[in-house]
Amino acid sequence: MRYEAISPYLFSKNREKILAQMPQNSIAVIHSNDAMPRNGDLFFPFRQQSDFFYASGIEQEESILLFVPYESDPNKRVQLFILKPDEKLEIWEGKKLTPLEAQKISGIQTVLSEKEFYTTFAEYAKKSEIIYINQNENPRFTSPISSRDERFKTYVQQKYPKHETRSLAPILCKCRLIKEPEEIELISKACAITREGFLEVCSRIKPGMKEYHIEAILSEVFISHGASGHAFEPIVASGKNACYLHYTKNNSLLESGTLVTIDFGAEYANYASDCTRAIPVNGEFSKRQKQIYMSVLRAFKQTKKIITAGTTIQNIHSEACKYIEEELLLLGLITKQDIATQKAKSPAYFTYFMHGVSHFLGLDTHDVGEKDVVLEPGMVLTCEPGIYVLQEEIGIRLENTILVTTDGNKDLMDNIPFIEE
Ligand SMILES: [Mn+2]
Repeated sequence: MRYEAISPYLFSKNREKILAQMPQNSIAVIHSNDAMPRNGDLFFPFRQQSDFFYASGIEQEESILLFVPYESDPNKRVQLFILKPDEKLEIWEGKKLTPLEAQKISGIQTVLSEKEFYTTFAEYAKKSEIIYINQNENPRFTSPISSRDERFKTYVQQKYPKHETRSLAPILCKCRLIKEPEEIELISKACAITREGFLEVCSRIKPGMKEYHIEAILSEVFISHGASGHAFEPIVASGKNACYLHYTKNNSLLESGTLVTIDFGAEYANYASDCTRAIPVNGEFSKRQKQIYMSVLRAFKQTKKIITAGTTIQNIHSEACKYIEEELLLLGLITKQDIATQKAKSPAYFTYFMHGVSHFLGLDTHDVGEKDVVLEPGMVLTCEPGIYVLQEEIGIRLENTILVTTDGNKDLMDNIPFIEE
């Protein structure tokens, strides 16, 4: 691990929250991610399944969690199954976790070999009526590859056709939405590393660099500060590239006179951060660039104000669209006439602002939680309005990671400067 050890108390609190929502006649299983094959004898870098990490802190493949709320022995209410250490394999792959190490990280008292999982599972399945299986219910997610959880679902449905199978996702979503103080600290740490990256970019950027030089500076700063790397593929988009929202090629020249929009964030201890800044490549805005920048900054500040408990991302987005509409009028990009004649499905502002203004953030950059979830203290989300003017080759988005508190919100990135505020 590159990060400071996390208190196992966090993971045990997380497990208690999951157990508390399960009926007594049920069991639940969460699988780790697979090690994903690349080519030849290589695998992609391993990243733990976020729900699995949330409940255990364990970052090893071929691991399984079993939840048994009705178990009379409290030490067996959650059981962890891990690979048996294999000395021959370890020469190549490095040390795997011993049961004692896994116990220390997770706080789980019962740690068994994954070879014992199916017999243990069968015993509890006999005594249960409901089997919770974990699944990825992100509405934007599709994959041709089935996860360990999905393969396990097929197994359960064939082997236990009389049991009721349920998705664990709604329970996990509810739990993961509200961050524990330890989690907020980890996200804040990721934000602090992100800030370091941005300051370094500001001091080194100059015309003639390629966009990937900015990416390299961020990688260097992130990794040297203990981050696992980027929470997501960074977007370093100069000039008109910034008008293509998910541009990640990062291979264009940074030309004097253009702006570069950088959407980036460090991942620390599996927790994400998400930030966007736009800066002039040669250090100076043109008049028009500055105008658009100030419009986005005003929309950002207005939107940030309304991120409070009791509202929803949906509501925040509708309000943000009104702020941006105002700014587009000021910038002369749309007219009152355009607004008066617009169709509900294609409002005038949509040409210049076509994405959501906010998403939840946590173990995933686009974390669990839908747009109609009522915000509560402890939830973390982004605030990211933007204006993209393809015909002028200017695209600007400004984004911070924000924590909802009892008295409004706390901007976890308020020390990452905006330019010439
Ligand atoms: Mn974002």
